[in-house]
Amino acid sequence: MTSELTVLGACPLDCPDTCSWVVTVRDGEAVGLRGNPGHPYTRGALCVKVNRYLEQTRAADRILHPMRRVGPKGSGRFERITWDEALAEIATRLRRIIDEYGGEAIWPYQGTGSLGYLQGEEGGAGQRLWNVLGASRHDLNICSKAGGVGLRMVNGTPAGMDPESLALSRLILLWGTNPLTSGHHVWKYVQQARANGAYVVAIDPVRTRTADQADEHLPIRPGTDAALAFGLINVVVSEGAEDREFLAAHTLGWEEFREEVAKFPPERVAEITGLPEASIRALGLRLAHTRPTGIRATMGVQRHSGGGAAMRAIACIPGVTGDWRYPGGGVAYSTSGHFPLRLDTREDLLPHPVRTLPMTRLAEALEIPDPVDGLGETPVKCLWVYAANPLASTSDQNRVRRGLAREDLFTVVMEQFPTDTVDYADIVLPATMQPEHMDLHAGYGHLYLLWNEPAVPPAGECASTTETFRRVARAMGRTEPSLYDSDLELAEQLLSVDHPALAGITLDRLRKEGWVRLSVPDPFLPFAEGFPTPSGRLEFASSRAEALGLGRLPRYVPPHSAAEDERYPLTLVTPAPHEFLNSTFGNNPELRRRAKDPRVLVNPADAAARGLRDGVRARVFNRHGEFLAVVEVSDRVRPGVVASFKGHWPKLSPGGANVNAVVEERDADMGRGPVYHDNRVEITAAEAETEEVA
Ligand SMILES: Nc1nc2c(c(=O)[nH]1)N[C@H]1C(S)=C(S)[C@@H](COP(=O)(O)OP(=O)(O)OC[C@H]3O[C@@H](n4cnc5c(=O)[nH]c(N)nc54)[C@H](O)[C@@H]3O)O[C@H]1N2
Ligand SMILES: Nc1nc2c(c(=O)[nH]1)N[C@H]1C(S)=C(S)[C@@H](COP(=O)(O)OP(=O)(O)OC[C@H]3O[C@@H](n4cnc5c(=O)[nH]c(N)nc54)[C@H](O)[C@@H]3O)O[C@H]1N2
Ligand code: SF4
Ligand SMILES: [Mo]
Repeated sequence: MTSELTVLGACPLDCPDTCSWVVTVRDGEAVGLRGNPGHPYTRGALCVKVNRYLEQTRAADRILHPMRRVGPKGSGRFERITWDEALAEIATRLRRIIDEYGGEAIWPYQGTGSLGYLQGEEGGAGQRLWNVLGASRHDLNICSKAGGVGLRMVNGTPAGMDPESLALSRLILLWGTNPLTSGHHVWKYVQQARANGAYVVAIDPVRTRTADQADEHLPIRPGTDAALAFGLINVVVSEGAEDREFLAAHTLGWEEFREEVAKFPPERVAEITGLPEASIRALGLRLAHTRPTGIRATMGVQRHSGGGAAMRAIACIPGVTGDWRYPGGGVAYSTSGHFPLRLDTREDLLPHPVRTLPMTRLAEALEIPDPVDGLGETPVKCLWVYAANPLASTSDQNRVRRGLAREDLFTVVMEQFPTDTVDYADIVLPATMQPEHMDLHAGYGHLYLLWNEPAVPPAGECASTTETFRRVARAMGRTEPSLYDSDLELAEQLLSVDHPALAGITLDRLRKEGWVRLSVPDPFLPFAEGFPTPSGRLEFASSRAEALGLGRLPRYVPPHSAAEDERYPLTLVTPAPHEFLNSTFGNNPELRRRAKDPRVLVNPADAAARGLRDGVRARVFNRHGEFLAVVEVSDRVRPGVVASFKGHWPKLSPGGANVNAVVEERDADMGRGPVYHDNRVEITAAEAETEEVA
């Protein structure tokens, strides 16, 4: 007799939508996965990537047991070993490193492969053990930190509008965001608004599939968004349409800020942004007279030298228009900050204060004897990678590769698949996938908590993140009881925060219902009770920002790409691909087939100037490295800008490198964020060059 049941879970990937999903299990095997029709945000649909998630769990290249490297670093040659052997070797190596260099020589390098509170980055998986060992602290600043800091300076938090309330907006600005690729579930709210007459504008140097669907597309010059924000506010003020009541009651520093804004009339903004003055003026007028205006600004805006300043400037807009008063008004960046869940990572267990290593500075930190500037002299001797694929996803790929090749570096990688990073591991530990472990999730694009109940047992000898760290703690002979808390105990601890947003939300209820909306009003006005800034107001002028050297007032920080460089005259942006999620799925045959070989979009004028024909393979290069891509001659990019998408696995790409070979390891203005969309390159036909050489 066959048995069939359905199990509720959640998509663990780094995507704002955190979908609710349903796994069908027949005779103990997961045979079906679909979006939960009962979840208001998911409404039954997953996405082109995660539709293949079950197929991935059974993929032939899945890592199913611990392995020890037998070939040279980078060769990807391993032998199978037992968990006991792996743990014994890890314990010996870690003890030796701690004795010789101190715990800080260990870098727990956690990525965004899972956003779970138990198995992923949200809850600080493994942090208690790292504290016991006195390991360096890891700053997971690779994704959204620069913009988050920018928003914090104005609103006191990166969290803002609930994207669902975009349904109520009358004007929607999709600013540096490509939701039809990077989180499509928000689109139904945009459509709902449109059905009620809303006007939708996409602000993006690339005419994306989202821009195609908008009423208007403003192809802004990359990294100049702060100037556009000031220009729009300038028009609002010249119309006398600023919300004086809101300004007086809820903001700080308007008089000073207003003088700054006066320096950005539309004609100057047109020069900086490369947009027609008339378009800036027209959008300024719409903004002046349309309430509520909802701004969906996500990560594209802030992957620049001035990325923090750009988000800070955008955050000022609803302060001037008073849009925070209305459902459907405000800025929606991330909702993470609305979830009050906190795990006690037991900072009291730290034997001594430790340094923090930023995720964005891996290449530099792996260069001995000079680790990240100003952060101490201890070299990194153990790199412990989990839920990350730095060789594909972090900046300055060639330098990262050299660092990972260091013979004296002990590298442990917890993984599901044989990534480029795995090829450099000394020990590989097999990791479970989402239907095989328990987790608790929140969205960063909505207000729901979700529970992921395990549907099937772990594949092969795979272990979850929490279980792996329990095993390592035991192998290291650590007796601290909190290192051994079970997943359910950890979930209970996470939820046991006394906060009104968690009222009525218990673990039992979550496990039964699969998802629960935070206990906040619907529609949700995030700052109805004031702003969580030092003054309790929206701060145009910020003494905190001033103390941090970020300027008392918002400002425009020009992009790196604004500096003329004749050798590398093109600005490269490297946004989200439709078929992969960062480098996750980069090995899936069907998604690779759909994504085709890496491509680079080149404007017809730039292509003509270089004799680049459509379909030709080209070298995209600068002084840091190069990658190969097929040229797509297209007016989807503005002249001077080229676009290529992240996520291809280097070893599966022609030439063995991806876009990050030309991304510089350089800090954005805030939070040491990365600058993925702010690099200069040149392009030549790879084939022509081969001929020359021959
Ligand atoms: N399919 C898919 N979905 C994903 C991901 C993925 O890899 N694939 N990644 C996930 C993750 S980790 C994240 S953080 C998000 C990222 O997704 P998004 O938040 O959408 O961010 P990006 O894709 O980096 O950039 C969005 C848009 O900003 C544009 N842009 C670049 N520079 C500028 C600029 O200076 N100004 C303006 N106005 N626009 C600019 C880019 O051309 C791009 O179209 O998506 C998540 N969802
Ligand atoms: N050029 C360029 N580069 C970028 C970006 C860009 O816009 N342009 N975007 C950046 C952004 S937004 C981000 S967030 C980063 C992401 O960079 P990373 O955090 O390195 O994410 P991924 O490349 O997706 O690699 C995640 C890995 O985790 C594994 N994994 C998934 N779940 C689990 C799990 O539960 N346990 C374990 N042990 N492993 C798991 C997956 O198999 C995958 O190999 O990339 C950044 N890189
Ligand atoms: S990647 Fe995003 S859209 Fe796709 S299933 Fe996961 S949460 Fe949903
Ligand atoms: Mo991200």
